[in-house]
Amino acid sequence: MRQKTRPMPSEPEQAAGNGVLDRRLFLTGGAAAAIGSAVLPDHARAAEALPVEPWMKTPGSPFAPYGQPSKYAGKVGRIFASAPGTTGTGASRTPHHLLDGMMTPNGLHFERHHSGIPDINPETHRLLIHGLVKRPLTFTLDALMRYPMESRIAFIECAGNSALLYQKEPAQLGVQPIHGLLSCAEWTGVRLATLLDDAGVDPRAQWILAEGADASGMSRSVPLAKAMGDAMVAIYQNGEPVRPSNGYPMRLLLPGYEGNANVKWLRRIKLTEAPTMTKDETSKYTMLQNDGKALQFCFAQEAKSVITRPSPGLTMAAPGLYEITGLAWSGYGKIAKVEVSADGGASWALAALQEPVLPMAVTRFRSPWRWDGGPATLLSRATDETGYVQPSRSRLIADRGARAAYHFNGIASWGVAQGGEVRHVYA
Ligand SMILES: Nc1nc2c(c(=O)[nH]1)N[C@H]1C(S)=C(S)[C@@H](COP(=O)(O)O)O[C@H]1N2
Ligand SMILES: [Mo]
Repeated sequence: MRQKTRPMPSEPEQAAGNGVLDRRLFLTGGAAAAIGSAVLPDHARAAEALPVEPWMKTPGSPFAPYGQPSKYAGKVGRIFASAPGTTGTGASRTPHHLLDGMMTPNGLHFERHHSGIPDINPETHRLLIHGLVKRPLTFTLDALMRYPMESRIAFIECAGNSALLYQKEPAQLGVQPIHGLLSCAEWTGVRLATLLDDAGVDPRAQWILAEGADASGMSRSVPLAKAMGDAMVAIYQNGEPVRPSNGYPMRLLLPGYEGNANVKWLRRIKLTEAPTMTKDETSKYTMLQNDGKALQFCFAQEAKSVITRPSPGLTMAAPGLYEITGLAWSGYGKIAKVEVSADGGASWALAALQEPVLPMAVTRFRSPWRWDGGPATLLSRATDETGYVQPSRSRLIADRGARAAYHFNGIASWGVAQGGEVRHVYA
């Protein structure tokens, strides 16, 4: 597939080596004019020749209750794989190389199911809050929806996203298979704190257990402080009821926390003094360190960024002006800056951050890049508002080892070859 961006004729100032240009280029009208004349060099004649297409000569198609993407956008889909012997146990991945902006459409949100998607009847589904509370409460969906609701935009990232970069050799794959276990949506629902206040938290309670209603009985322990903070029982996803694959009729949203703690098909919250040590936090989701010890309860996803274009599968057409764009996010707050390099990390330039820049949401970054047609190694490096800087892959592996399996947030790199082919490389 061709890059959407075309070469631009102008030659603005370099901000870093190998053609990375000042991020403000895209804020100037000059850049837009340059792109315009590059797209249609002969626009005067083109206007005369503009054909009256068949779809202008006959009425269009009728309405449908639920809209579908253009049939010409058919490639914009998730890829997925199921565990052997199962149909719905595995993961599907978001095609970030074909998307833009910050929101993931519901039909393209990544999915991770430990035992497929349950077919939950909202009439019979219940949410129980019990344990160290003054009065246990049971909620129907209708009862839950009478509480005050709020919305927030948040990413969810599987702890196993980008785990292929722990491998010795760069997997010859693109953004979607490597980094596609990340999505961002607007979630609407009831603050968990509101429900816990209603149940009355016993002062001995320090943790909660969250349990799903699927056949895997997915359950995780979460510190009470998070539950009483920004945790939400989400009922809507990008404005419509949460999709069955993402937790219908209700899911736990823990902004910034590793995906698995965001329990889908939420049926039970138990307040406890200590973590419950469920199968999902002992057999999995611990990080094996170099010294043989494993870290447990690594909740927040560290700051990270990925270039979504150019990326493998999107061959560059011709030398000229391109946009390097991608996503940055942090489970610890807002993204403060993203730097981009086209020379394998020898020099860096600030990328433009597209508004809104929100805590625990993805941030879209953009950098103009003049590709001279020669080899280039493209990198991005995120810094969050705590000052944490995304580490190089080698730094991350030196600190943590390569057996951690989860939370890979090291710098990723794409190599552009002479001729424009883009491949996964290690810088
Ligand atoms: N009940 C339940 N909740 C679950 C899971 C599951 O299998 N069952 N998978 C978890 C994992 S590992 C991840 S990464 C996220 C994925 O959320 P999504 O499918 O909405 O993207 O859901 C989490 N919540
Ligand atoms: Mo996950």
